[in-house]
Amino acid sequence: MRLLVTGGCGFIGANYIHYLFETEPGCEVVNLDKLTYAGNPLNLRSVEERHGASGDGRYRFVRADIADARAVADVFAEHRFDAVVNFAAESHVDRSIDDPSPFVTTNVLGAQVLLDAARKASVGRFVHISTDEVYGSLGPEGKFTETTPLAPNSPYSASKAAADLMVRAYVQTYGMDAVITRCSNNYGPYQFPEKLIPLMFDRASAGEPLPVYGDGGNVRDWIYVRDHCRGVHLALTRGAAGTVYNFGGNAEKTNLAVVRTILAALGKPESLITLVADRPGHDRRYAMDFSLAARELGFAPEFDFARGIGATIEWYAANRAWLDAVKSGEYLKFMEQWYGGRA
Ligand code: NAD
Ligand code: TDX
Repeated sequence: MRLLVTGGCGFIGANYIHYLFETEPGCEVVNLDKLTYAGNPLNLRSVEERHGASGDGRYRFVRADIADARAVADVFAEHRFDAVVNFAAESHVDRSIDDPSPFVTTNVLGAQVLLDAARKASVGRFVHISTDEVYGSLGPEGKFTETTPLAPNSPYSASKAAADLMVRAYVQTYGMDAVITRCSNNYGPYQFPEKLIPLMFDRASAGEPLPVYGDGGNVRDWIYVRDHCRGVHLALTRGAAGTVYNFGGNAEKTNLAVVRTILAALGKPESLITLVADRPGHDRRYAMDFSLAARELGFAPEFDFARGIGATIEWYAANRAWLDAVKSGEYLKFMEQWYGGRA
């Protein structure tokens, strides 16, 4: 299996490439990544060593922008891919509130450029990684299904919904074989410390205040990243063309509950929790009905929240140097600007 994986130096993409080399004998992977602030080639150091040019040659990294049609065409001219898995995106809701424009360029135009290149190269399958956020916000009851109307509330989720519609258009118009996966909140190794769980781990470890938005009662359905990777691979290998598959973790938690779990694991006091001004347009609750993926793909999450958060906290504690290294100048600048104005 010869794959083009985009955004492979980010959180989920890196976990997926590790998963591929562990579970898919003989696979070959080209990882196309722009290396934004969120992309870190160190996330794939062991893959590079074993499978890069000085290893068995099954892994190749290309630094490029998915929205750069010429660079993307060059990659497709050099390789024949069986499939494309598109993880590349601007992924942080708060950054999209600060400045929506890179979200449109990468998430919408980038997806269209990739779709076009894959179509022209007659690639067998295109897997587009999307999110539960395209469905908007739930009240206290019910779950999102694949037929829930799209109602995105942030510039991030609007850009993801736009890309999903572009994928749909390529299926309907050109008969392309594409599949969309929509997943709930991921957590686990290599997640950038702007997202709730690694951010709170980092701050709690240092005994710093933990900025929880609003009343802390917003609910997310947490899935351990390894389970999401398995879901993506099932969608790639067994999914039906033109289908959308939801994935979730069956683990609905309020943000306060998540933060308290992290504090308890680190033996830190709950007095570190600081309620700050709410995120504008903050979705109240997400929950995923993934019965279609269960039925058609045999998907079920293997990690419950207690096991997943335990493994995650252990990983961050053992990889303190990774955490410190990714907090670069650009990271510090955004954090100061965003949180400086909130507390
Ligand atoms: P991330 O921000 O950790 O990583 C994104 C990666 O994409 C980085 O390596 C970055 O360098 C790369 N990238 C960004 N712009 C690019 C461009 N123009 N060209 C090429 N590469 C580019 O994101 P993540 O959390 O790993 O999310 C991956 C995908 O999964 C995204 O599409 C996101 O919308 C989706 N998703 C994420 C979650 C979650 O909880 N993190 C949940 C559901 C869906
Ligand atoms: O400092 C914070 N304080 C806080 O209360 C941060 C960063 C977050 N939060 C809250 C906002 C959300 O209710 O925690 C919850 C989770 O926030 P994020 O980690 O920013 O994730 P979310 O906005 O839910 O989006 C994530 O899941 C869906 C990913 O970032 C998206 O890429 C994915 O599509």
